[in-house]
Amino acid sequence: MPERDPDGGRLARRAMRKVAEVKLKARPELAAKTEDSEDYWEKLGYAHRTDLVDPRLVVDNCPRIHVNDYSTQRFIEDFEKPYRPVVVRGCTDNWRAQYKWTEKRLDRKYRNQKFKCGVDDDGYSVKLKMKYFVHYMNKNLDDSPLYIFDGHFGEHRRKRKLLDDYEVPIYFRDDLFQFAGKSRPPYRWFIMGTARSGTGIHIDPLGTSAWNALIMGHKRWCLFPTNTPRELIKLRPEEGGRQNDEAVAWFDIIYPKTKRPEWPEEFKPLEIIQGPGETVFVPGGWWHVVLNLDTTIAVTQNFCSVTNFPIVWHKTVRGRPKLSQKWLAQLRMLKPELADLAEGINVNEDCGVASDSSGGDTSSSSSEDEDESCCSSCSSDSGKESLLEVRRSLKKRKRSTDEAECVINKRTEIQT
Ligand SMILES: O=C(O)CCC(=O)C(=O)O
Ligand SMILES: [Fe+2]
Repeated sequence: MPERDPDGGRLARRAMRKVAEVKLKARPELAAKTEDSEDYWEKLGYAHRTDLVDPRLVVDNCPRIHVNDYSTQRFIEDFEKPYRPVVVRGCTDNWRAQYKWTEKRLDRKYRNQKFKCGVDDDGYSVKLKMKYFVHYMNKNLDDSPLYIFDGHFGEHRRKRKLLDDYEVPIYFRDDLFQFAGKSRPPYRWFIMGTARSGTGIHIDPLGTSAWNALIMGHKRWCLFPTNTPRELIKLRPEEGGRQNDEAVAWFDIIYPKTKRPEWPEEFKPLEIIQGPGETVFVPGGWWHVVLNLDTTIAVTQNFCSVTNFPIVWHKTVRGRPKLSQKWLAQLRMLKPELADLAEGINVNEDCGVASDSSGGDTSSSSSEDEDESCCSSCSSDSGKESLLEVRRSLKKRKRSTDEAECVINKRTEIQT
């Protein structure tokens, strides 16, 4: 049946229905308790809190460089080796994404393609067609709206066209997980969302570093060094309630505390307002939380380079032992010097770089040898994860040995 009147009628009604289905699967804890009570999606009224998304209220204190002024060698010495975050300008200048990644054009080109915007209680992806998501973006008043975070676009027949629209910035071309074969952890995500959507505070998985390039809109970041006590920067369950793991609740509740005189100087946040055309470099082990201030479209990739390899290796052996063995076998053949390096690393020693943890709830995991940890720095690092998702998926999922090998990633999934 043809779609009539894209702004009203048929599409709108269908979008509302599909969004309601997705919301129920992705955030069942926000569902209304009874048929005539309200749900919890708008409960906190964050849509009316302009202070949370006002860039003028933020002091950006992160260094910036331009890609044309900095050689790769200098970047490695000045930022990658010392694990210093930085904003890089100019990386996206020649990307087709600059003009192709607008709401309108993405809606037209990927209209009926489904993009991941959540995970259900069993760890399966929850997806929405682009046309419904775009409709939702412009209508919602949700406290922490649904957010497209699609980590498999690169393997999909149509969505993989997005790969033609950007290129990996010059500094981040090392990709040692390519030698881990088909079971390599997910590493690239297409991200799109409206004001108040975002990513709660976390450390990226397995000690990997990341770059995040913004095409349109503005993202507000806070970053904290790896040794920041998690109790200082994580919301307690009673603080955030049902929005405990959400970026918007973090900026409402934790951020103001970071400005109080008693907040330790050494754990003051690095703050960024990332604008269009800016790429944030997030070194491995740094805590970070990201809030979209308006409609944003971005791409992010995580990587293992020669520089962060020792840490990534350490965490992969502990968190993904079987994967580490496959990886080592390939490195032995193709990068023998790195295989030697790996074999010289004592994974029983503290590597000094923290991992996120699932709050000690991994005991329900049936995984026979994944999810181990050697030290507080490495506690349960098994993938790009959010605590809630990991807890949920571990709770319900019956994992076979093979499934245990699949990554529990940030917006977790077993299969797509
Ligand atoms: O843009 C965002 O929402 C942040 C993404 C992020 O931190 C991540 O992919 O690990
Ligand atoms: Fe991250």
